[in-house]
Amino acid sequence: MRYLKVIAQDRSGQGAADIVYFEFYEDDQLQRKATEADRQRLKSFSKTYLKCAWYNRGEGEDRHLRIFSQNPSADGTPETVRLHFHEGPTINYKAAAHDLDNDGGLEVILSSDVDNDGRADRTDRRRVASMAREFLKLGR
Ligand SMILES: [Ca+2]
Ligand SMILES: [Ca+2]
Repeated sequence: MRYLKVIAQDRSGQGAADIVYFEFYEDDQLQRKATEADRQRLKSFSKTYLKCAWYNRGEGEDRHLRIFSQNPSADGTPETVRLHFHEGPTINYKAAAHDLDNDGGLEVILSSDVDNDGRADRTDRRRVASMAREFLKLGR
């Protein structure tokens, strides 16, 4: 399985993440780190991810996101984007976006409180939809 690993860190100890970085994985093997071009394309993704407040103190990597797409019907366009918010090897919480009619738009967003503000609401679903869309852009 291929996925993008997203790690945010609070290196300055200010109580908020100040850096986000990306690594491309396949079957739990690191394939490559993000290039400058990837980082440019993932700018808006980074912004949204920082709002999720899922970060490590200092240079830790325990808390991270694994995001990947699935295309069970193998028709060439992804049907589902899944977001797994990890604490080490454990999935702490998840979200998903589904393209039910395969037109490239994501109709169904399943999400809990992904931005950790204590409420599971429309804002969380908006963040998930935005990250899913930005992630899919990478594959084009
Ligand atoms: Ca659709
Ligand atoms: Ca929330």
